[in-house]
Amino acid sequence: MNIRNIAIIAHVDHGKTTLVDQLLRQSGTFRENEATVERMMDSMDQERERGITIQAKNASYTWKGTKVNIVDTPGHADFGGEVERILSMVDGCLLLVDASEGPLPQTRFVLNKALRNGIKVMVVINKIDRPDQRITEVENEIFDLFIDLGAEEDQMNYETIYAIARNGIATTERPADHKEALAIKGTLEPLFDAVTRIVPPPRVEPEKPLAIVVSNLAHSDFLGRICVGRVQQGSIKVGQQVAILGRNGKRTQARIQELMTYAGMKQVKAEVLHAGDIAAIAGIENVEIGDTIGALDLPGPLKRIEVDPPAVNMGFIVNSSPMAGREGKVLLTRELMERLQKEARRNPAIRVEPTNSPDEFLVSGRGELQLAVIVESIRREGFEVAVGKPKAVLNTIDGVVCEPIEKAYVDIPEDHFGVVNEMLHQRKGRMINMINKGSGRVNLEFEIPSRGLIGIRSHFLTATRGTGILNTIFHGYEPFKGDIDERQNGAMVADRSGDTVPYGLFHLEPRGQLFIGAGVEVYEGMVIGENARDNDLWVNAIKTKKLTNMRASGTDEATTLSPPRNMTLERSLEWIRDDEIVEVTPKNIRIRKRKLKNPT
Ligand SMILES: Nc1nc2c(ncn2[C@@H]2O[C@H](COP(=O)(O)OP(=O)(O)OP(=O)(O)O)[C@@H](O)[C@H]2O)c(=O)[nH]1
Ligand SMILES: [Mg+2]
Repeated sequence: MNIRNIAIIAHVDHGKTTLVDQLLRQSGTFRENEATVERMMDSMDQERERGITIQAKNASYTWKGTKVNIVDTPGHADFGGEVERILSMVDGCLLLVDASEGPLPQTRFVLNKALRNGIKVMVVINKIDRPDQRITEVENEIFDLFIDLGAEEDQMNYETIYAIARNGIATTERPADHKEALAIKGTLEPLFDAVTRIVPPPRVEPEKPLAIVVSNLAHSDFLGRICVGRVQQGSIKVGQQVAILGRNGKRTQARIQELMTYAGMKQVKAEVLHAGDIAAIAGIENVEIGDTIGALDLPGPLKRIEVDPPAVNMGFIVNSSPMAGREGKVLLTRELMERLQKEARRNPAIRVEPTNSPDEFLVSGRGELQLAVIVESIRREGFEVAVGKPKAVLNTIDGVVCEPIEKAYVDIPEDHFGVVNEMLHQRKGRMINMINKGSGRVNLEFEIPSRGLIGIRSHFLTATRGTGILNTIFHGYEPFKGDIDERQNGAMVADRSGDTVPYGLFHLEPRGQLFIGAGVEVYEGMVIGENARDNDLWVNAIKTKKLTNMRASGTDEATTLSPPRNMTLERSLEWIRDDEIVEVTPKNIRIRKRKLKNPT
């Protein structure tokens, strides 16, 4: 059978998952009325809730006798590691670019990776129905990007397709404007045809002994771990005894218990799969991404997948709070380590290391969102854990302590320039370019330490009243930029355990901003608010009114409590200092002091 393997790559939100939906629908992959939800490939709870793709996922469709394996990838920079390793499975990719936003930092990142991997790139300008589309300009920007990234001559001869992924429409003719785009009657047929025509068949070696590089890992409740990769050499059969060639020459053996291939979004059983196809293999537990699964006589592993190093890390700590174990199961040292290692095996962009404290592990990833997603999944599995402040991963280069630096691209209304500029400067950002488009908006480019970006998004959105766009991308390492002024305020900390009462909280309100309301159980050392001053303030939040003190008027002070500040996981991670940690249970997020005892 004719096979093509492609990935869909783009900046976040440019419409990848929507396009995959439509490709699957229009190729008749689903039975009537089977495909009802939108963006089906975003199947994880957190993906649906956050509205973004977190994990790369495989599917396939058949078009005019050709089977096309297609991988949907995430566009958010924190999950860039997924894209990097997926590219080793494919020979072509669709580079989606929003017809209004144009190429953005992650477009550059993924295109660069695709070009370096020698993958055939097709450009899809999507969302041409947007009233603010600027198709011609965007096309020029894409061309410049190819040049800038040093694309070779044949890579420069890419084809461009125009699409409205949401309506399942594609065309090879550039529409004059969005009205013309909306008038197009048709389907994705031009895109389907272009894929089979332009993307080359897999570059594989069927005659050689079996070899597959594991590019992705998935989990099935029935089958356990599932390894996904392209059959690079030879073929693979159910029941076959294979060698696993791991890191540092490690070689073990396993049997292929079950073999699957993708049909639509489903995995279907296969007896044998040949070079070029993408295989999902069950029955091999001890395997990492990048390992080679091969014939017993395969002399050595294929090239390991390399991904960019992590930029941010944070401590994962066994939950030892006085309430530990009440709302979930506490992951004990070993269980926590195993849970985290599972994450690292699935994702080479994540690293897990021990620390000086036996109950704490350091987990490194691309960004705070990636780490927050791990915390969130642990809590959804019913477990409790505590986490420390996210920090930049330092790197000593030629004896100099260096830190990761990112480029931040900012697009804001002119009026917000002052506040945004100040915010980035405070976080050790340096402005290196500014373009005033004359449309009332300005584009700024900053170089800023990764740690300066931790938690910036919510502040940025507030500062620009939701009208600003902030995109970042890893730039390189530079000598440590010195301390960034952290939180100016101290914490308000409960000095004893009990349930909070309106009376107690009412008297604390003037002293800062509370994080909790009345009737909440607190413990000594738990942070209940932000102090207006810079020191920590230990307070009694459970103080009740003395009877002798009763007022005659009968007005109850409780009714006048102002709403507490809701500290989500992400907000808490940004807010805490080194001597504070966040306790995460399936039901609650609490901030606490590392040392719970009131020091005074
Ligand atoms: N106007 C318009 N909106 C579109 C089109 N295609 C997708 N969208 C919208 O763009 C948003 C993002 O779509 P997704 O498919 O989730 O984008 P994505 O690239 O998969 O996003 P990530 O996986 O998070 O990087 C959704 O609200 C879509 O409905 C289009 O052709 N026109
Ligand atoms: Mg997506």
